Amino acid sequence: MAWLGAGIVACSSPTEEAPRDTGSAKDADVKSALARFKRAEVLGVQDDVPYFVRGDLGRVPPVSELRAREAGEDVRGLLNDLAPVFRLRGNDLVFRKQSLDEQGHRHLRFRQHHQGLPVIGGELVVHVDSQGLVYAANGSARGGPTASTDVKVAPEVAAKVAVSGSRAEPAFVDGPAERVFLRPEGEKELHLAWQVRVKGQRDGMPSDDLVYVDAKDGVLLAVHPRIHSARNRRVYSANNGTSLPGTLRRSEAGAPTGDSHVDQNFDRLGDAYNCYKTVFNRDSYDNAGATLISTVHYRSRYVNAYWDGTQLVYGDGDGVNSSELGKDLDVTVHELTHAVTERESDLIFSGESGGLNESISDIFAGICESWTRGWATDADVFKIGEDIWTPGIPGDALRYMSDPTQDGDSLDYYPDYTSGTDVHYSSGISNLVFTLLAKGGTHPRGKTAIHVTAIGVEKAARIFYKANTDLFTPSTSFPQARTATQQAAVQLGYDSNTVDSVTNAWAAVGVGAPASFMEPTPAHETPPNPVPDATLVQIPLSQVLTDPPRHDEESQVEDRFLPDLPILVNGVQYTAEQLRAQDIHLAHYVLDERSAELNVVQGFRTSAELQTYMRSTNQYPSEQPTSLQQALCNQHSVFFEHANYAGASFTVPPGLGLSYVGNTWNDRISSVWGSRCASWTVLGEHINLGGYWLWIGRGWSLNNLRGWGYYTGFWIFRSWHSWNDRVSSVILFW
Ligand SMILES: [Ca+2]
Ligand SMILES: [Ca+2]
Ligand SMILES: [Ca+2]
Ligand SMILES: [Ca+2]
Ligand SMILES: [Zn+2]
Repeated sequence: MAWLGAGIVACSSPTEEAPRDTGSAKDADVKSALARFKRAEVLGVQDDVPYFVRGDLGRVPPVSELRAREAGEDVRGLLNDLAPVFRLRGNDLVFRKQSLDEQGHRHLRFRQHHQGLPVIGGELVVHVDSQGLVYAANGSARGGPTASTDVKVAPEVAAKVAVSGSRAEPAFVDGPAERVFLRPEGEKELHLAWQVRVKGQRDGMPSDDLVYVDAKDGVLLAVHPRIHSARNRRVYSANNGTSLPGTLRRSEAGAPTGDSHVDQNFDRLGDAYNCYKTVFNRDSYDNAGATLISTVHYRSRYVNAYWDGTQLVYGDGDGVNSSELGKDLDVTVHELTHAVTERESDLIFSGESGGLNESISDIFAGICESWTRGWATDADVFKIGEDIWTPGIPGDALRYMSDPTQDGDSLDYYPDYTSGTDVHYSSGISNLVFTLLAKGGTHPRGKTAIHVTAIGVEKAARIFYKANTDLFTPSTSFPQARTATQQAAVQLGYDSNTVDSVTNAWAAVGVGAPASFMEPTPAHETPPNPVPDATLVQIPLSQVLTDPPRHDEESQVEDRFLPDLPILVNGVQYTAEQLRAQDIHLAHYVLDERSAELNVVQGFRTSAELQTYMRSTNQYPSEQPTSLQQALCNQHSVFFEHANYAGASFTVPPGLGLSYVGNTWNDRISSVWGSRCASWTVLGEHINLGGYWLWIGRGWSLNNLRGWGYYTGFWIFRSWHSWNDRVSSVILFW
């Protein structure tokens, strides 16, 4: 691991972006910056620079001793040490805002500058607990190479490029062009750019864009829209009734007007306000009681709604594609949430962060609908706009969070994402994450086989709210959002099962690995550490290559537990659910090189089947070393109390075992490093070598036994059980 070093805890859940090469010098500066902290754990890396670090990052006065005018300044001294971790300089970070959450933690946001100019989307968040411990820092601010700092393009030329680049018609430039730095999506280098604000009309609605043009060669780099609309599949050109906000029809103390669009919109605004206030204690979109202004009857037969930066705007619909949009809670919460996002994470409405921004609006539409019905999880909660969309067609919706591709355009799998994907379509990726997290289940089209355990809408809501208010930054990507939501769950004090569900929900859509995985055993020199109240003995193979009768679970039934990976039995692949439905009884479960290659657990009904497999793959175990070289190999397997190789541990050398791990260790093991010297490290379910067996192949490790299971098919009790806290015997063979 590139991030292992003195005083640095290795990344416990490596992401796809974590560098795999060791000993390279390209991250030496980052490592030495990390080494300045007593304890610093890197949770995610992009382009060799961390985007999430937690640990003991320093101390500032507790929140009770803080004076308002010091906002942001109390961590200033500490930033000089922290900034180099992100390849930044403390002086380049400009305070934007801080928020205080209900646990008394402060989250301070700093905007990145470079050579005195703002870096678009670059923001660092510093997290401080109520006692003043700086326990985490994350964000999309990161230093790195700069493509060019020459200005060779005149601002007037940039403005022309910007106007055509915005695709608005008509379009006009608002204000002077400004110099900024921008890192185009998918690129490592910062480009010096002209930022041009272009307003006008596009696709039948007002547009207001920040357009970026390369100052060196005049190339259009990015368009960041500032007006967020519901999706409109058709362009309408009605030309009347566009002045905003129009005539005031009803205010807070006013009586119903008799105009159903006005009155129902008034009620939907109330529902949206109450949802945010009751569930998240948020006072309006700015959390400072801002008046909710909306305009209905916008234009004629207009099939759209949007937030324009100050107010909500709704059309009446055309009666075919949609009915009156202001009557709908989904549309109202969706648009209002754009205003919340703008005040908090400020996710840029372009690229991955744009999909995330759009998704957050859909997610909160689902959350508030669920809340109005006592945290319901029915189908309508996860449909967007179903009440106003296509009045002539029952059951359909504008978007489907639980099966995003049902609308014909949205994505449901991150590997399908490309930088050109429309934000209203890439939103499907995180919409599905939220749905799986809230409701549980698997990918609707079987893109992955990962099962997500439901945590309910309310907890999922709190996680996404915390992520959007305290952790996301303007250019947060989907992989960064995974880390942010995991850490939101941790910061909220949720248990590890909940965090695993977050991890698995992202893994299910192709972002990151599932919570439980097998991986090669790291190089380790652990001194022998025997179990205090048990005796190591040589255990005959015949006592492990057994055919246990099917039997009932040994203790409580674990409701709804299903292992993530499919099970391969005699060349046929089953999901855990199928195996249960068909009542296929297995005695032995194998995780080895081949399992890793095929991404399956291999199941064997009899010890004879297992032995055939072991012979055919040259993995037949032996009670004695079969060569001098083997006999000299002495790496032990290590058994840990907690997942991710944490907590207390004991070791067992090759060739020996414990028919009973003893009272202190019985039903306690949660993760395992398998020895590279042993052909197999075998875990047994029962005391004195009974029950089912889990065979771990040479040199493989399991970070979390919770994800692996065995099936018991006794009478009507057909259930899966996790190996976590279940192991009673362990044996290593040569
Ligand atoms: Ca709905
Ligand atoms: Ca419909
Ligand atoms: Ca345990
Ligand atoms: Ca047991
Ligand atoms: Zn939107």
